[in-house]
Amino acid sequence: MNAFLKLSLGTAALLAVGFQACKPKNTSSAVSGDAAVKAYVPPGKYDEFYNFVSGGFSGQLSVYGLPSGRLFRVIPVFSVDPEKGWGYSEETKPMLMTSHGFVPWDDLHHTELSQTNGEIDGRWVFGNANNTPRVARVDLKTFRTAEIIELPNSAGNHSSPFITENTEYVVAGTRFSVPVDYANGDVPISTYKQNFKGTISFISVGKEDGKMDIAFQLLLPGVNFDLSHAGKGPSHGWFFFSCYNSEQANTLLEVNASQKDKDFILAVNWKKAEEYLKAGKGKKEKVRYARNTWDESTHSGKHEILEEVTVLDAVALKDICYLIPCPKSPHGCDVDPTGEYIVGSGKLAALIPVFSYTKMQKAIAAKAFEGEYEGIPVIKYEEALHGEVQKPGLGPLHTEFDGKGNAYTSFFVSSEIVKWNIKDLKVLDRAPTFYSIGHLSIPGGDSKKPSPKYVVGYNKITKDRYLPTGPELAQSAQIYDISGDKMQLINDFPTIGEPHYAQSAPADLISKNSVKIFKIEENNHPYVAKGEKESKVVREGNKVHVYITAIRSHFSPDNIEGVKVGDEVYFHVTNLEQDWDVPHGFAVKGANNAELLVMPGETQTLKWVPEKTGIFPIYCTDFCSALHQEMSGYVRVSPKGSNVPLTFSLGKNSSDAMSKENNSNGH
Ligand code: RUQ
Ligand code: CUA
Repeated sequence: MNAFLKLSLGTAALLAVGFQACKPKNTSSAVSGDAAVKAYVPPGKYDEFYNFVSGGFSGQLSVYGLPSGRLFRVIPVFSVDPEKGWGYSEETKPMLMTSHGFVPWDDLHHTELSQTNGEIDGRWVFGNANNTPRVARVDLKTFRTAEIIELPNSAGNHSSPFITENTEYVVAGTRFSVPVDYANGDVPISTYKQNFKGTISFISVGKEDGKMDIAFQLLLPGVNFDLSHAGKGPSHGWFFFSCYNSEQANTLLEVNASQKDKDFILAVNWKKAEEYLKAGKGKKEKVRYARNTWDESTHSGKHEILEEVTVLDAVALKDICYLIPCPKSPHGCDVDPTGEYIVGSGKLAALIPVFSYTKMQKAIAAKAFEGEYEGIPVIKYEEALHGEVQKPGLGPLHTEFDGKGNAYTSFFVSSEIVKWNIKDLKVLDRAPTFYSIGHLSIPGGDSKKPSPKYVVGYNKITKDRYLPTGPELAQSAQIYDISGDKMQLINDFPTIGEPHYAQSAPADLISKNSVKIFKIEENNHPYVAKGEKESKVVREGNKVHVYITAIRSHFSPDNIEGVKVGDEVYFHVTNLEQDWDVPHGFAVKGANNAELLVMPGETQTLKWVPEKTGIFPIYCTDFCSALHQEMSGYVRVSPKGSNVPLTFSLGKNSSDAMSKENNSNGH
C-alpha cells in the first residue's frame, strides 16, 4: 500500500467512526411533567405558528402547526402532486420546465420567509432546488408555488435561498463547481483547478409582485458553497457563505476535501458588487435558463427561456469578496439578530468559531491578510474572530438565535441541541435529539426579531421513535419549549420527505391574508365558462376543447358524444362555486395523468387522448356535497373517421334523448 492510500484510508476510517451518530443516553426520559400540555392545542383551537418545512428529496414543502405538530398542507414545489394535479394539469406543467425540458422533481433543502426590515413579513416563502438548480417563490396568500427561476452556470444550489433584510435579493451559491455554461464544458474532470468555477447568483425580488430576476452572478474559484446568511443591521450589504473543498478535489471528497485544517467563510460585499454593476463592470454572457411564473388571473403558469446573465469577476474586481478561514469543512453559516456575529459550524470541528463583523471590517481596512486564495484575500483568522465556543459537542451544523443573546446549535454526531451565550461563548444548556439532528429552527430565528418560544429540531434518523413502517421510516421533527432557561422537549411529529431547513411565522401574519376563493368575474382563463350557459364543446381539427363547469352536484355538460380515438381532448374545468372550501375534482377513465382539483372560481385543464372506443365516465373526485357520488357523466368515444357528430348535453335523459338521437346543446 503506498503512503497516500494508507493516509487517505486512515482518514476515511476515522471519519466513518466520527460520523456514526451516537444515541444519547436516557432516551426514555424524553418527555416529562407538564410538557404534553405545552404542546396540546385543543380541537378547534389554532396553532401559534405556521411551520414551513422543506421536504428534501420529496421536492415538496410541508406546512405544520406549532406547537401541535399537526400537518396542514403539502405544497408541491419541485414535484408533481397527483392530489392537486400539480404538474399534471396543462396550466401547471410550464412551472416545472427548465432548460433541460420538463424536470418534475428536485431536492428542496431550505426554506426562507420573506422579510421587511429584517422581520418576517409573511408574504412569500422561498425554496431551493439542489439538483437542477432553481429557486422557487411560494405565495403565502394561496400556499402555491408562484414562480420558479433556473440558475445558469450552476450545478447544485445548496447555499440558497437565503435573503437580505428587505428581500432585496435571494441568493443561490453553487454546491458543485463546474465549467460555466458559456465555456466549453467538455473537459477532463482532472482539470478541475483550471476549468471549474463557483458562481453565486444574486436574484432580485420585485418589491410588490415578488418577481425574480438574476441581477448578477459572481464568478469565483471552484470550491463547494454550502450555506449562507445575509448580514443585517450594521452588516446589511454583506452576505456570508460557508465553503468547503478548498482543496479543489474532484474525487473521493470525503477524504480529499477534508485535508486542510480550515476552509473558508466567504464575505461578499454585495453593495460594492452593485456599484461595479452600475459602472458597467459586469460582462453579459450568453446562457439559457428558465423562468416560470404563475398568473393568478388566468390560473396558468407561463414558461420562458432567458438568454443572458451579467457576470462580475470577483477575483478581478478586488474588493467584493474576502475569505475568513473557518475550521474543518464548515456547513452552517449563521448571522445573529444584531448582525454583528457570524457563526461558522465546521462539520468536523471540535469548536465553534464566532466571527465579528466589526473586527472583520477593521481587518479589511488594515489589510490584515494572511495571503490570497485563488486571487481572493484571506483575512487572518484571529483578526476576524470574536471567539470560540470550546467543546460544544460533536459535528456542529446549524445555529439559530433567540434574540436574547443566546444561540442554539444543532450537533449531528452527538445528537443534541446546545444553547450558548454569544457574548461570553459559554455553554448554557444541552438537550438530546432523537436522532442525528440536521437543521433546527426558532420562529424568526435567522431574522432581526426572533419569537423565542420554541426551537424545532429536524432529525435525520427516527429509528425506534414511531411504529415501524417497513424499511423506510419517516424522519422526525421535535419541538422544545425554550421560554425558560432550560430547553424542554414537548412534542415530536413525523415529517414528509427528509426535512432540512424550516422556518416559522406567527399564525396571524399569514392567516389574515389567506385567499378563500377566486372571484369568478376576475377569471381570465382563455377557456373559462363563467356559467353553465357558457359551457360547450368545440372541435378544432383533432383537438376537442370541453368548456365544462362544476357546481354542486353536477358538471355541465355531463354527456358528450362525437369524440374520436386519438383526439386530444382538453377538459377545461371551471369551478363555479363562490364559497370557501368547496373544491370540485375531475377525473376521466384512462387519462395518462392525475385528477384535477379545482378551487372555487378557478379553471384548470386536464388533457386526455382516448385510445379505445367506448363509454368513459367522468366524475368529481372531491367529496363536495351529499350528492357528490352523483356528480358524474359520460363521454362516448367512437372510432377514428366515425361520423358521430359532436354533441353535448346536460339533463337529457335516456328516454327523451332516444327520440332525437343527435340533438345537441341541451341547455
Ligand atoms: S443541509 S443538515 Cu442540505 Cu441545509 Cu444542513
Ligand atoms: Cu363536486 Cu364532488
